[in-house]
This record gives sequence, structure tokens and C-alpha cells, in this order.
Amino acid sequence: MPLDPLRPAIDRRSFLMSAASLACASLVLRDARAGVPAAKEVNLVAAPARLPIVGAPYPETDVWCYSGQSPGPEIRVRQGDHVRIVVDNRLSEDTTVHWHGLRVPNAMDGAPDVTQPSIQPGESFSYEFAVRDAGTYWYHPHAHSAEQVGRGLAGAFIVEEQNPLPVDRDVVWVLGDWRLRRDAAIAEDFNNPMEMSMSGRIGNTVTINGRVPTRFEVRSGERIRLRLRRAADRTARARGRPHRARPGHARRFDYRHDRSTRQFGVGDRHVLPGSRLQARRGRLQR
Ligand SMILES: [Cu+2]
Repeated sequence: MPLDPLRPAIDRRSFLMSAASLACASLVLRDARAGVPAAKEVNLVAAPARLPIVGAPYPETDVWCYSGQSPGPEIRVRQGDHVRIVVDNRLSEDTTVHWHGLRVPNAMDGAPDVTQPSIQPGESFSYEFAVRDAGTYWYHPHAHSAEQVGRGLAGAFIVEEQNPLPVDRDVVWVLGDWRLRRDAAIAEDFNNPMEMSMSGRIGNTVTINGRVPTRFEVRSGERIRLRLRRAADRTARARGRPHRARPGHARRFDYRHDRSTRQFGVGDRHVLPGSRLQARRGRLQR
């Protein structure tokens, strides 16, 4: 079958996510100032929410997240785009947003009280910059980040190349690692000095795109660009296993915990905190 460039994911969850992203995050505007290219405007609302992280029979989890989702709405732009991202803070404490890995003007970098005043509860801040490099990035708070990221504030920021790779599906997995109690509530023991100076906050529940993973099916012969975006403060490990799909049989990818089985992708790489991997042309690339 012919390969369509960047054909969107067709599974229900991805469809719902992209529909939600469209509904709350994407509005293309023309900047009123002369000479400034068209801006992609995004609104992110940092606020508490309840989400089914673990799934039935466990109750929903009280999280802090962007626009009612964790991970937050996927921001997807084209290299060279000019973006304006308005962040509304409806948390009970101050926050900022850092655009991890993106080259942005210093004033847009999200370092509280260094590059900008912290966004106080009830206030908003407008981040605006041109996107210079293609790749798989993420956004997260830079104020009280260990706790705010640990409670669910993070999202993927995808910058497509001017000439996108020819693939059947472009799939983004935001990998999370939550420390939950038995009732699926987030354990409140944040900012442990020993953890912060050592391996980070070790969770007990690994998620892909904010849910405990079940199955991810692919078609035989399908060419997938898999973007792995680590959004937790400790190392996960990805192990690839030779796995051939037979006609009529879908490949299966598993991602589980650090110390147990995980099978996906090609090769065997560490996914360091905040790091990224992209599967391209059969190889995992950092
Ligand atoms: Cu970061």
C-alpha cells in the first residue's frame, strides 16, 4: 500500500486526543503586526482534574494537568512556525512552562523569577516564539517542577520537518511514572531530598499517554514513526526484541516497568529522564 506522509493515528484514543487537542489547543491566527508570520495559538489551562490513570476497578486519580488532560494537549507545529501559547494558571500555587529542548528566546524559557515572574494563581502568561528545530520535545512546569510534573503537568511538543518523513503513522508515546497509593491516589511524599539527589522519585505505575498500557497494535508492513517522550524524573529502559509480524497478525509492543519485561522498538536504549527517542528508518535515534 502507498505510504502517506504523516497520516494521523487511527486508533480511538489517538483520535479522541487529537480531537480534544483541536478543540482546545489549535487556532491558526494571522498576527496583526506586519512582517510576523502566521502564528499558531494554543491555550493551556493548568488546573486540577480527575483522570482514570489506572482504569477500572480503581477510582480516578486527582491530578494537576493541562486543559483537562495528562499528558496535556499535544502541540504539533511545523518547523519555522511562530507559536503563541497562553498559559492560564488555575492551580493553587505559582507555575511556569518550560519548552524542553526547544531553542527559544531567554524570556520565553520559563525559569521562574529568572527569565520571567512566576505565573501566580488566577494569572496567565503568553509565551511566544518561532520554532527553529524539528523534533520531539515536551513542555512542563519549571516552578516546583518535581511535584508539578509528578502530579501530571507535562505534554508533548512535536515539530514536524518542512518535508515530513513518509510514514503510515506518526505515533507519540509520552512515558509517565507515577507513585500511586493502593486507592490510585497520588502519594503526597514529594520533594524527598534523598530521592531528588539520587535516582529521582521512583514511581510504581508506568503509563503511556497517561494510561496504564494494554495493547498497541500495528498492521503487517506498516511503517510507524514512534516518538518516545519521557515525562518523569527517573530512568526507564526500553528493550527491543526481534519480532516479525506475519501476514494477518499484528505486532505487539509492550512497555512495562524498569525491572520487568518491556518489549518494543529496535535496539536497547535507556530513556533518561526528560529524554527522547525516535524510531526512524528502523533505528532508534536520540
Ligand atoms: Cu525539562
